[in-house]
Amino acid sequence: MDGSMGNKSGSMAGGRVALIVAGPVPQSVKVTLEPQFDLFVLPRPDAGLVTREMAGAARGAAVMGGAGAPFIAALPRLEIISSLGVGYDKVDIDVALSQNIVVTYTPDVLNEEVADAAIGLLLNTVRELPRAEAFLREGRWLEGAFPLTRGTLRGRKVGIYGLGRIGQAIARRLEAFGVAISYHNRKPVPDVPWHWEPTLLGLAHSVDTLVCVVPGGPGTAHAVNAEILSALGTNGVLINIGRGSTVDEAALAHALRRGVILAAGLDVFEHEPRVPAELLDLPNACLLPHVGSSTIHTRQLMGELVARNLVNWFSEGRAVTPIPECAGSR
Ligand code: NAP
Ligand code: 8YV
Repeated sequence: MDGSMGNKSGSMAGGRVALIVAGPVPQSVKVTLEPQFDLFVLPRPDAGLVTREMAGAARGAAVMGGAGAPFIAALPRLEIISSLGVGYDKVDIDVALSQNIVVTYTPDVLNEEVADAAIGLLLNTVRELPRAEAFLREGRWLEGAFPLTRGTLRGRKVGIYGLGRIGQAIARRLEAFGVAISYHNRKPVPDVPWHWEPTLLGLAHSVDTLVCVVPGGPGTAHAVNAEILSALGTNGVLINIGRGSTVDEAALAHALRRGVILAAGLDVFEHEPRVPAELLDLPNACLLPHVGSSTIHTRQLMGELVARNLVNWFSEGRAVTPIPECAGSR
């Protein structure tokens, strides 16, 4: 039903609000919205797919995969963009704010799921568990034991770059592993037991394992560069579960190839789903296809929040989880 009314039983004449649902949002979002709204379903938030009918009718959008300036401009009646995910770096906030459009996101409901994935990625990276499984499946165990790994969590000092909602859930899990924990944010977090480093470089010098879980965008773009990687040292491990844009991938590939650091585990990539060949070729890079929140359980909760924001907006004129830039605006 791409590009067409998802529910023809209601009509604009009947006073029903029309919404765009763009991208692979969970099916439950459409199921929740269909009884109350007229839905135009698009495979992705792409201005080129917006018809004149959609442009004239849509007052809200549920999106997965962002909302760029052309998409927003193509929908002149838009009041609200309800984005699936806690990161909203692919929504053009400046354009949305300039047009008085409220943007909402899905914080908190995914914290524990993403933190679980971060710990899994850390263990896979340090202990080379995916390689050990491949070794078994290839029948190589019959020829001898899997080699001992250089990497271990024992004695590690972990620095968290971005001790926010998810970063704190990661830190709580790491406590159980008996590793030292510190972090860098722009400002210290009150009432947490972990040591704050005022700069990312200072953090990198003081730890051997860096877990990145900061938002994307200009404030963090390529913040993890050759200097940061070198500061981690030859036993260094980089984990990125935030946004790919935070890491200079060319510098990382170089550091992994040359033994500047030991290993890296990445769930996110700057130009995903494209992954640089130079990373794919490296045995000491553990690579995942952005699966931090990818369970039916958690995507369902995220979807419910996407739908509730739209329902509340059009019934009460108030969003449930506006992004901080929009909080209190309407
Ligand atoms: P959050 O609660 O807003 O936490 C972000 C933290 O980063 C804050 O503590 C913030 O502290 C810090 N930060 C922001 N900009 C910074 C900068 N320029 N320098 C240093 N620290 C900075 O967000 P969250 O809910 O934990 O989510 C974090 C990010 O994870 C999301 O934005 C998203 O991109 C990513 N994510 C990825 C997945 C996945 O599937 N891989 C899933 C969910 C989320 P200060 O403001 O004090 O600096
Ligand atoms: C989702 C995420 O995969 O919440 C985020 O910021 O990165 C993930 O939970 C993504 O946002 C879905 O669009």
